[in-house]
Amino acid sequence: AQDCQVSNIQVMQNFDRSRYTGRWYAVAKKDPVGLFLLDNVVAQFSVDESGKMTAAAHGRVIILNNWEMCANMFGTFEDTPDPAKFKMRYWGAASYLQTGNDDHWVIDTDYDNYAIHYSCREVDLDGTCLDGYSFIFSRHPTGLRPEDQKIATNKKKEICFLGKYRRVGHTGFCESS
Ligand code: FEN
Repeated sequence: AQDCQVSNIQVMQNFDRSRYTGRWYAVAKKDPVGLFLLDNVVAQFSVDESGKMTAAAHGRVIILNNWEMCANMFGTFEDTPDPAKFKMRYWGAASYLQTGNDDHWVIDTDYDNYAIHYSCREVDLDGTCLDGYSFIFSRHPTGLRPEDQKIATNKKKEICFLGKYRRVGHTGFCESS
């Protein structure tokens, strides 16, 4: 399962969106090409009365003239035949923030400690991912437990992003807004 074909990437079996709800701290991320969130990334997933998944996230960005801002982002998720694969429409609270429509795949989670997210924006002619991003989420702002770090490393390999992640710092920058 490591031929790096996007179509062969294994996702979470029997994904349970209700157990996925609540607050997740990004502890590491692999960036896409272009504008993104720098650090202090926290996501909050919800499931509404009709069963649809939605999310809010924030993160630090630096806009023109080196202004530090907290980007407040929102996402709605469209279901697909695979319960762990979604299409996410996202937008920002501020008009200067980019909007988009990305894949949102849950690669693995134990719901209580860690979650591995994957999104490929552009598949190359050879079937590998040319432009994508990924978050390693933790329920704990302090990071992953050692036993979960092992799992995360294995999953990074499986999605062919090993070595492409950066740690996501949490300084409290976005906690006031
Ligand atoms: C995710 C899960 C929870 C919901 C959402 C998520 C994805 C968020 C994304 C954010 C993109 C941010 C951008 C910022 C930007 C997966 C955490 C929604 C995909 C694109 C700038 C920076 C500088 C500037 C203008 C804009 O637009 N940043 O001058």
